[in-house]
Amino acid sequence: MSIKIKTFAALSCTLALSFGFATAAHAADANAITAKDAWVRWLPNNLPAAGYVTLVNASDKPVDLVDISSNDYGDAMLHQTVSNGSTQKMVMVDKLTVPAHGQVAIAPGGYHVMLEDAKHKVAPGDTVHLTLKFSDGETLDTPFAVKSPAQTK
Ligand SMILES: [Cu+2]
Repeated sequence: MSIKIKTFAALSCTLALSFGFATAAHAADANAITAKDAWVRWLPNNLPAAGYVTLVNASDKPVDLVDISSNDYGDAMLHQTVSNGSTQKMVMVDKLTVPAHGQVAIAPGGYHVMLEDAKHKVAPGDTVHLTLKFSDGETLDTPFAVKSPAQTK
């Protein structure tokens, strides 16, 4: 019984690798989206960090950002800060559309990528990587420069 389980695990792993290569090959063809000005506002004491980036769409079709993941954080989610009179709250965002021949900024006061549960020590001066997935099948492995709150004022 334990041998069967091991075989199944090995097979799943092979399938996952194949899928990864297929995605990478497709991304090389598409390349509609580029990321610029990617940085993370770091906070001390393991508080959640916020990722910011501008996405540029060179194609003639709108492309949606549909998923974010990271090897550096257990949780990476797109949030929007919404003002409600004098209070502000964060809401989850399922997708963010990058307009054709346009760009969208994930920037302070609007959108942010909430980064929680760092998998290792992250400090200002480091570079972390976020994997951005898009509706056209494109995947961007994007380096983000980690900055302290003082560096961003
Ligand atoms: Cu948030």
